[in-house]
Amino acid sequence: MLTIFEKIKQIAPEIDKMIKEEDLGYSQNCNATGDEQLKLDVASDKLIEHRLKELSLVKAIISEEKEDVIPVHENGKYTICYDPLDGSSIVDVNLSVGSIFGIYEGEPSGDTLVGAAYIIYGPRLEMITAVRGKHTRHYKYGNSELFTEVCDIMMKDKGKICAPGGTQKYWYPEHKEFIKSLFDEGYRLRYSGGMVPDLHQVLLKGGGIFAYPPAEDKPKGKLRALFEALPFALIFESAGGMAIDDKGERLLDSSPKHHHDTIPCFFGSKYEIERLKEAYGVANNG
Ligand code: P6P
Repeated sequence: MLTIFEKIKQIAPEIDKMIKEEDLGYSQNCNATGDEQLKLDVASDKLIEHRLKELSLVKAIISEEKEDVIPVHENGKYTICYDPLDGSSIVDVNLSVGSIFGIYEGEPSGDTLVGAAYIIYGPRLEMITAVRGKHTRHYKYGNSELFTEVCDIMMKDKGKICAPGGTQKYWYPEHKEFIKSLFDEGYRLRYSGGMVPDLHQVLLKGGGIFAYPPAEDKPKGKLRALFEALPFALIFESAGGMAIDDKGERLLDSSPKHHHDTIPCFFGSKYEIERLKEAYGVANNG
């Protein structure tokens, strides 16, 4: 597992350099879910695929940018599901973006997720890792061109930040009321439209909630389970937080049927997640 994290530490500055220097235009292609691909999406995906194939313990890789599973080493132990450059559409306005990795031992699902990591490309290059059963760790890339450990992350039971995803016009009534109740309580709106920086802020600023709910325009949410929601679920639970779906079930108890499935997802401190479960009438689930 640690070998994979070391490989991700090698990938991070290479993609960071791409973001700062490459062309921000669109390629001629679309990805597996029909999103138009930026040249950066294609280039970062290609680089990560190349780097992960260097590891003999990688059995297969699944990318958000590709339809199919890519077999790597027959005797490999892990399947790595990754989003090479999440939020790439906000690079052109110079906002932070990230790469997300889920490390699965066996058929990818909530219960086979054994490790997770993300790289955040912002004013500083940073990385967060989690291994099932251990604390979430925070690393910062330094002048010596190495990542140094900053700290283990532990979230407070109640925070101050609310990151409400999706289009409010299409939210169901119970979600509208829940989000309004948090702002009426004095929560601060913190939302950039980039999953990695938005969740990074909730994680590091002591807690709160990030919500991407089911809605009229997206009844199954927007964020992909295997390479977006589940890795963050392990990271948040390993930092003392919670991560559930709209039925109040732990995301880590879910088993996506197809590797591009999306899932409604809520990440945050205990207080806010329990409040959400009450608002959704699922307080006794999960
Ligand atoms: P919305 C970026 O396109 C992304 O996939 C995530 O990074 C982000 O959390 C979400 O979409 C934002 O979606 O509908 O709130 O703009």
